Amino acid sequence: MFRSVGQDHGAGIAIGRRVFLGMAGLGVLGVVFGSKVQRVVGDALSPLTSGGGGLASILPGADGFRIYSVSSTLPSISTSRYRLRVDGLVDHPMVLTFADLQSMPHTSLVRDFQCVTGWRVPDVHWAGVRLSGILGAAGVQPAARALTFESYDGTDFESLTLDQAGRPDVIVADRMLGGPVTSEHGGPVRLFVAPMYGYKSLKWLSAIHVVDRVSPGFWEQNGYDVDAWVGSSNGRSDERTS
Ligand SMILES: Nc1nc2c(c(=O)[nH]1)N[C@H]1C(S)=C(S)[C@@H](COP(=O)(O)O)O[C@H]1N2
Ligand SMILES: [Mo]
Repeated sequence: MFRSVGQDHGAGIAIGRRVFLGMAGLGVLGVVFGSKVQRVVGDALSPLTSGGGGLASILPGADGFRIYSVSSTLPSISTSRYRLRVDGLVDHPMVLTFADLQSMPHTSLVRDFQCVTGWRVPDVHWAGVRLSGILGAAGVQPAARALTFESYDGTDFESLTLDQAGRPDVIVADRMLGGPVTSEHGGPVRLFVAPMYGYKSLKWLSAIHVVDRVSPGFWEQNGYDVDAWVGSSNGRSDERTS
C-alpha cells in the first residue's frame, strides 16, 4: 500500500526541493498579522496590508477565509506531485502519495475555523484522514511524545503533542468547503486541527516528523501559544466548546 523509504531521507528531500522550485511566485503575497505577532516580528516579514487591493485579489470568493502565507509565494502543488513524508520515531517511515491518502478511511467534520486574530468562519465542511490513522500506519515508537509538521512553503512549521495529535478531530485534510482543498487554502493537503486556532492548521503539508519533544512552531516562536486551544489560550479564558 504505502511506499516505505526506510531511513534514507535523500529521495524525499529531492522531491521536496523539486516541488518547492515549482511553486508559483505571486510577488505581492504576504501575510496578515494578528496584533501580537505583528508586534513581535514587526517588519521581519512583509505584511500584506490593505491599500492596493493585494489582499482582495487573492481572497477566494465569498468563503469568509483570509488567505495567509508567511512565505512570499503560494505553493502550487499538483496532486500527482504531492507527497507526504512520515518519519522520525516510527517503525515504518512512509512517503504517502495523494492517492495513498485518498485510499485511507476518511472522516468528515463540520467546524468553525477560528483565527487567533479574531476572524471566524462558521460551519466549515472538512474531510480527510485522521492524523491518528496515519500515525497508526507508521507505527509510533514508545519514545515518541510530539510531532513536527513541515510545509511545502519552506517557512511555516507546526507542532502538536502526541496526545493532541491522537484526537479524532485532528485530520490531514484533502477536502474543505465542499471540494478539494485549493492551493490558496493549502492544498492539495493541509492539516486541520479543529479544537485549536487556525495557525495550527498548517497549509501545504509536506512532512510529519515524530519526535521526542515539542518544538514550538513558526507562529509560536513569534508569540502565539504552543497549546492553541480555541477559547483557552492566547489570553482567552472562555470555556472550551469542543
Ligand atoms: N503554510 C502555512 N500554513 C498556515 C499559515 C501560513 O501562513 N502558512 N497561516 C495559518 C493561519 S494563522 C491561519 S488563520 C490559517 C489560515 O488559513 P487560510 O489561509 O486557508 O485562510 O492557516 C494557517 N496555516
Ligand atoms: Mo491565524
